[in-house]
Amino acid sequence: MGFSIAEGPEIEWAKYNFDYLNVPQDHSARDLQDTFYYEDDIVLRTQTSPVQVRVMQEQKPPLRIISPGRVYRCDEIDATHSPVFHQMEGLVIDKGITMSDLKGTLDLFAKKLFGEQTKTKFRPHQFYFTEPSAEMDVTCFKCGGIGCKVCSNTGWIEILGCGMVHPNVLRFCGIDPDEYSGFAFGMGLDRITMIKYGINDLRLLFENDLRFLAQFK
Ligand code: 2NM
Repeated sequence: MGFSIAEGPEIEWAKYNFDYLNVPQDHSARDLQDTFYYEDDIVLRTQTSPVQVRVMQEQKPPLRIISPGRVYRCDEIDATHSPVFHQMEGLVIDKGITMSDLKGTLDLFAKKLFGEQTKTKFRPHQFYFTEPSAEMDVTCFKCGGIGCKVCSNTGWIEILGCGMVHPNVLRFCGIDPDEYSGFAFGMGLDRITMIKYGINDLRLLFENDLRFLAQFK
């Protein structure tokens, strides 16, 4: 689909991680409780969106990138939490990009990942960097939507967040929102891997135990 891979620093300016993404000054995500601060203005990135900010500021649209990588949040380690985990975000900016481009792209992605029979559902959500925003659910790849243990009897599994890039974010990154529009999405790679392969403990993904890893050969 023409995406290229963009990478960036894991130690990041707070303004790239928060300000340019339209996150309010007093938002709880900026809290010391949630974010690892190195200095007042330097953090361990809490998402890979700062990579996309850098690309928007350095390159001219049209843009079509994904940014996979490690991200950090202050969390105690347990079966579903880790202070370091992996995200993949995507960004498309061009003239005339709409919500249908977002839905078409992510629906195809879901079908490639979970099988052609997979259906998607978009539920309204809120993020500061996108407006409108949504979360995308896929029909359960195990039961096909009837309801089972994998999908907690709902028939649906939430796999990502997405939305149309907020005009403020475009402006902060030197892109004219009257000329260009775009969509973005983000997903937790560890979470999706756990769902797809039925892994019940996140720690298994970090321990490098060959008895565990051999199943992916
Ligand atoms: C998400 C959900 C929705 C996102 C936004 C951007 C940027 F830089 F363009 F503003 N990058 N990624 C985004 C949007 C990430 O993660 C759950």
